[in-house]
Amino acid sequence: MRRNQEDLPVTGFSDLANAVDLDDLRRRLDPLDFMAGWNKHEPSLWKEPRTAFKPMVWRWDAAKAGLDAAGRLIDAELAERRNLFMVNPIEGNHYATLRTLVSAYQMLLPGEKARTHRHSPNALRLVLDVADSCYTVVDGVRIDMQPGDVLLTPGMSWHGHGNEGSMPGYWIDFLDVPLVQLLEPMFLDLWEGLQSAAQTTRESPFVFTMEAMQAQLAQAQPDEHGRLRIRLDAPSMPTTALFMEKMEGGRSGRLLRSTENQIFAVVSGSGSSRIGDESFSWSRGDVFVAPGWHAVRHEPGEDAMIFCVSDLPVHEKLGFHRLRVED
Ligand code: GTQ
Ligand code: FE2
Repeated sequence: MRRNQEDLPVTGFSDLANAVDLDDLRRRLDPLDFMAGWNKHEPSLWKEPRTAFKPMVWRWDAAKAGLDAAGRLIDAELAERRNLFMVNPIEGNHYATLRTLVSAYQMLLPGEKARTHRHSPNALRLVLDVADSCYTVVDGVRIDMQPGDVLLTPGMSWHGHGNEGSMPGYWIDFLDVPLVQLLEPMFLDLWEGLQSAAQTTRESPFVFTMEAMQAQLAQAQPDEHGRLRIRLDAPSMPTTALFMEKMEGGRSGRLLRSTENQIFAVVSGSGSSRIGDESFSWSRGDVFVAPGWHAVRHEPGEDAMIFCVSDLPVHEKLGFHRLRVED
């Protein structure tokens, strides 16, 4: 509602000047929408990050059962997207997975199309289970999905999905929607149906194939923290850093604490991870999360590969990033 100057309380400065005590002053400030800092109900600053979001894991077997049931009950045309969001179970949250990021499992049945749209949030997917002819059309270019692919749909790029194969296609979506909701530059445009594709490719700055990532990992040297980890070269994604990490069974990593928010998706193998005071077991397809400033250590039980989506670039660009080695 719009408030006019005339609707504002008529309060002369003299009313403030006549305050007899602090309580009285607060009462006189209230209608002017001033809050006396010394009366704050909650501190606005604190010594170290104390994220509201919780470390969590979501299970692929449960998500798959849920999506398969949804496949019987709702078609993709109706749903816009047949997806299951991973909602961090904290008070008042009904959507976000972490403060800046949201993740969802998505499924498309054979013959289905998920219509094209575009939005300011940046999105990407990690392909789990697909047979042939399941694809995304990004700005009029068709990219066929293979298991392990990372597929980008940067902010405001047109994107829709299709499945012309004989098996359902499953993948994991990652988006910076909660960050966009916070900053508020949200825009969404709808296409009618699925945008047709003038060409089909597997060689695009918008796709990182498992083959290409494996090849890059085979050449990679451990980083300063002993991680065999590559960062995907994705300049079109300004808010997220994408990493693929290869881990050797039985070899635990360092205990690292960073301000960034991190979502981990298990590409292969199994193990467990310590996040803050908790420990989470995981296997292929599971998703687990580390809210900022939680110490993280991966403990693979067997050879494993983990994909990580982090809001690191946001922290870095704004000068907020800190990382501490805890052991
Ligand atoms: O596939 O375009 O899980 O726009 C959430 C929002 C997927 C998508 C999601 C989206 C998409
Ligand atoms: Fe989308």
